[in-house]
Order: sequence, then structure tokens, then C-alpha cells
Amino acid sequence: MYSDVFSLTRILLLFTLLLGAATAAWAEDGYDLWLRYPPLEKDIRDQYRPQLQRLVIPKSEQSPTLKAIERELVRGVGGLLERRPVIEERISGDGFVLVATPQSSRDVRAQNFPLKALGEEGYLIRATTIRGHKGTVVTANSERGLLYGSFHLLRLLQTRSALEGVNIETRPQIGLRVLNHWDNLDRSVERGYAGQSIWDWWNLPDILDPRYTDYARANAAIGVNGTVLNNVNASADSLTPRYLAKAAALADVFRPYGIRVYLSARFSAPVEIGGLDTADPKSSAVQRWWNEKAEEIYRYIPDFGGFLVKANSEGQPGPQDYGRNHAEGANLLARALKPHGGVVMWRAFVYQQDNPEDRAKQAYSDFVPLDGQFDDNVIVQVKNGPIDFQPREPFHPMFGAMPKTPLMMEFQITKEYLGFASHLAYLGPMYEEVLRADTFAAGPGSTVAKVIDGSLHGHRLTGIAGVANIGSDRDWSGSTFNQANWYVFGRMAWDPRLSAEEVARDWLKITFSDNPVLLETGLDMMLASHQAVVDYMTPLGLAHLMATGHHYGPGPWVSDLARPEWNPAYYHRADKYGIGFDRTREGSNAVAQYAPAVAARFASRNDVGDGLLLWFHHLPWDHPMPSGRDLWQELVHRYDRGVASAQALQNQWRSLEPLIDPERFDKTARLLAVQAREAKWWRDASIAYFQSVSKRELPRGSAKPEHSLAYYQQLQFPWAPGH
Ligand code: BDP
Repeated sequence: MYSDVFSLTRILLLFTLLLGAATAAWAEDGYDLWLRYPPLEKDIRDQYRPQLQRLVIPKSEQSPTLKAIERELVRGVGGLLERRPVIEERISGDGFVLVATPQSSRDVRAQNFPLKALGEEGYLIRATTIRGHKGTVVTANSERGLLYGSFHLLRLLQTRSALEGVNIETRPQIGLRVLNHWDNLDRSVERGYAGQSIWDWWNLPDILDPRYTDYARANAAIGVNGTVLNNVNASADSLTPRYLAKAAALADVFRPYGIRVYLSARFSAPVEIGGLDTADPKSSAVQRWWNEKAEEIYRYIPDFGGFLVKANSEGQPGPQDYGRNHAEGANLLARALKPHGGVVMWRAFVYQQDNPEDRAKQAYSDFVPLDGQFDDNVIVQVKNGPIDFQPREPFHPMFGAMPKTPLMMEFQITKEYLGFASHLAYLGPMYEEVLRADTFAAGPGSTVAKVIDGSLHGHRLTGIAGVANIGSDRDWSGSTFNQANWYVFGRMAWDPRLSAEEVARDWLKITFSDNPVLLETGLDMMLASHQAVVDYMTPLGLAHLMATGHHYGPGPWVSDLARPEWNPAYYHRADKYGIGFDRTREGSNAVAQYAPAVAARFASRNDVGDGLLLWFHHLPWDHPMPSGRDLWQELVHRYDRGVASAQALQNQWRSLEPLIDPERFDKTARLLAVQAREAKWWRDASIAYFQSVSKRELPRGSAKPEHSLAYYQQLQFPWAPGH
């Protein structure tokens, strides 16, 4: 009797455990990002298993990077194939994966792989036969290359790609691939919508959250090799010993993963924490202060990457406070970092409150005359467009216009102007549009990608930055689909020629599965989503119509802010007669900042394309559009189209319910409902406003806004996040 009860209890216990295991395997909270290694489909597992039996990673010394590689491969292969590979020192049979440099393995050396062109970070993955045994080699010139190659091998499995005959050679096209965290020391995140900062500054360096390691793994998996830890609106405290020790602890965690730490530096730090009475670049005391500060930083962080600087922009201190220019400011810091190998990423996001010039022109006017005056360890960081991370902007005219200065790209991954964390907007197509834009700087084919990868003007120092969308939320980015924006940033930073579509396809497979219905619908959703947001927020080249400060929701009516260029009305210029910003020769002539071929296209109403029409042109409401509608009707049509797309996203997602785990399905469904609701709010409020100005009838079939204009105008959101 006793034993019966005992066994019954055991059976029950076993049952509960099994049930628990089943739900655990099914429960997905998004934490794993693209480091998800659940078992692949059985037939695929069976194909891979003979090819991935043994892992050979020769380790002559205790290298943290090699250890990280081994851990990841064991975890990844073990999870995906439900069978841990055997770890060997030397190849003993078929089905090996050999991860080694020519220095660490005689077998690799003997194969004479063509590694020269792969540089410090590139790698080669090749199916091969070694001493009669068949297997796969991952090799590179450095351990960092091996790391990236190993993650790529895992990606091949995650995307169910064949290992037979595999032959991949790749190196990053861009040198500095960095995330910019706009994170403050109190753990708030400027323009962050995914919780608090993941950097627990207060408890660092004593407490090292395991998240820091997972952050490094996730970034290494997509090739990100640098991180700026603190907000560009920086506190000088970040440069004090107390905080340097904290940054150093993070750098120690990231180092095995090939990630360097950078800090945003406040230009007036010599005054604020150095006790000097000036931060003038020409002062020898200031120069000495920065030199000593750099020495101190490198004592804490021997491989410190350098500084990111926002100067003379939106109230930040800078060299112009002392009558010096941006080059003089940048070079001051560059000279301090130079002996240690650090760089300065000097931002070109500048505009002046007392400058009546079109805001879209100001950065170019400030910087282009300084071409050739920056030290060789300065790279100028330029936002993708000339205003400010709007849903759609033309490429920044500085790209291609400063041949003697390395320029790096700054994209925003966090969606400050694209619906925060709640809207689905896959940014791949937007990045692609900018990277492929032709500057014509050295004739046709002078794409922005070629400017930033250094090939157009022969620069060795190259970079790309993404303003991170990472926070303490369990799923890191506030939604599953937001993770795709972090992912595509990394992948395109490695190779700007990748298409948004192929990256999205990989991401969907890794994040969900390779079910064909899921892939097709998922791709449709992702690829349509950016244009949907453009349509319901800022159609036809309009920009900066968001509410004041927090930028949550529409505010096209705002026209009373202190600085003209803070007002949406400054950008759309709508009145009874028409709408749009005339940037042709008759207007601000911003077009002249582009190469003649580009300028001519932008200046032409017919050739500019409707995506940027009102960015460059002020047109009458009855301007005829290619669709046969007039401009007013077209505008309303675009808003309607945007709302319809947002609703379509919701329906498409619903159709995928049987194919997605309940947790991620449900959260996404709820967010898509928010998006559909807010899209309608955007459309209704914008139309209510523009109609009050244009005095035109709504086109037939287009619904009246749900509320009065006054209703939309009085909405207040004092606690909106990220502000
Ligand atoms: C703007 C953001 C502001 C940033 C600024 C910048 O609203 O929070 O500080 O960009 O890039 O878009 O410096």
C-alpha cells in the first residue's frame, strides 16, 4: 500500500515535471533574442547531427574569447540538435567543427586558407576534409574572427541552411559598429521605451548582472563591436574615478566578446569636475586636463574606445562657447586619446536657436567648411537625415560633401518618432533606403554606404552608430518586433549591402520558425510596416509633426514654442493655399547642398518622388498628383492608407496565432491594437488640423475625424516615457 501511494505520487510528480518542461519549452518571453536555441524540427536535426558531432577548439592558453566560443557552440548546437557535441582537442572522426586560427591549429595551417583579405574581424566557414575526416572549419586571423564565425555557424543552423559544401568568407565593411545608449546615471533612458537602463550604475562595479554577458553575446552575434554607455547629453560625472570603475567593470565583461567601451564626454568637464575656470580648447590647462583624464581612463580600461561628443547642440557646451570651431573642439579630445589609440566620434547634430537658416542646412554649413581640419582619429557622426530621425528624411547632405573627413552614420534604433516601443515599424527598409541613396559625390554609384564604409574617399577609419532601443524590459526592446531593429542594425553595420528583406527573413526564422506561412506573412508585415507609419504620421515628405517634448502623438498645430524650428508649423508651413517646405532655389535652397544631379532631382516636383515631395516643395492644395488626385485628396488618402495598413498588420498577426507561442503572440497582438488605435488618432487629429487650415472638403468615402480639433489639441501626456 505504502509503495503504491509512493509510486502514485512519483507518477504525479513526474507528470507535473513533464508538463512543466513542456510549457517551459513553449513559454517564450523574448529574453533570448536571436540566441534562441530550441530544438529544430526532427528531420532537420537528423540531417545536422552527423555533421556536428565533435567540437574541436584548440586552446593553447586560457583565452576568455575561446571559452566564450565553446560555451556558445555547446549551448547552441546542444539546444538546436538536442545533442551536445563531444569536445575534442584534435579531430578524431567525421562530423567535426574545427574552430581555430592558423596559429592555433596545424590542421588549419595545412589547409592554407585565403585569410589575408579577411582582416582582423573577418572569418571563413568552409566544409572540408582533414586527414580523411569530413567536417566544417571556422577560421580567421584572430579570435574575434572566430567568435563572429561561430555565431554565423549557429545562424546557419537557426535558419536551417545546408552545411554541405558551405563556403563563406566575410569581413565587416565598416570598422566601428557601435550602439549609442542614451542612458543616464540614474538609470533613466532618454528616448528609451523599454524600461530602465540595463546598466545598474549604482550597484556597479560590485554587482555584475548576468544580463551584461547576454548583452555582449547578443551583440557579438550580429557583429556589434562597440558600445557608448552613457547619454550624449552627458553628465561629467561619467568621467570621475567612481564611474570609470563602473565602466571598467562592464568593459571587462564585454572584452571577450570583442566589444569596446566608449563614453560620451561632456565638453565642459574640465570646469565641472576638473576645477578649471574654462573648457577652451586653446587653454593649455584644459589640454593638460584632457591628456591626464585620458591617461586615467586607460588605466581603468586599457582598450577604451574613445569619446562620443555632442557639442554646441541643444544647449550642450562646446568649443563655440569660446569662439572655437568644431574641429578645434574635436581635435582637443582626439589629441588626448591619440597616444592610447582612442577615437573621437564628434556629432554633427547641430542647429542654433539664433540662426534663421533652414534647420536642415545648418549642420552642413557648420561642418563642410571644416573639411580637412579634423585630426586623423576623429570621425564625424552624422544622423541619417538633415533634421532629426524623422520617419522619412532624405539622406543627409554632408554624406559625400566632406571627402577629407571620415563620416560615420547615426541611425536611431529606438523609435522616438515612430510610435515608441508599441508600434511595429521594421526599420530595415529605412536603413536600406538611406544606405543605398546615391550622393553622386564622385559620379553615379557614390552611395551613402560607400561614404561610410570609407571606399568612396579612401578612409580607413569608418563607423556606424545606432541609438539603442535596449532597456530592462524582459524582452530588452519593449516588443518582439523591436528586437528586429537592433538585429538589422547589426547585420547592416557588418554589411550595408544586405537587403532589409533577407535580414528580416533570417530574423523571423530565428525568432519564430521557418514555417512558410509564418515567413510569408511575417515578411509582408515587416516590410510594409515602416511605410505604414510614414503614411499615418508624416506622409508625402512631411516631418516633425509630433507633439512637443515627448513626441508622443500628433501635434501639427503647435506653433508657439520659443525656437521656431521646434514647431511643427515651421516644418509643414500649411496655410489656406498650400503645404510643404520650399527648399528649392526659390525657398531655402537646401537642395544646393546636394551634388548637382541630386539637387536637380530634389528640386523638381516631378522627379523628387512623392516620398519627399513636401520636404522639398511647398505646393498648392490643388496640385495634381500622379494618382489623379489633387494634393489635398492625396494627403487624406495617405492618412487613410496608413490606418488601413495598421489594421492589416493586426489582422495578419491574428492569422498567425496557431503558429506562435502564446506569450509573444498575445503581447504582440495587444501592441498591434495600440498601434491601430494610435494610427487612427494620428490620422484623425492631423486631418482635423489640416482641414481647419485648407478649408477643403474631405474626399468622398473618407471618414470625418472622430473628434473635434480642439479635442485633439487639449490631450496632455505629462508622464510619457523617455523624456
Ligand atoms: C533628438 C532627441 C533628443 C536627443 C537629440 C540628439 O529628441 O532627446 O538628445 O535628438 O540626438 O531627436 O542629440
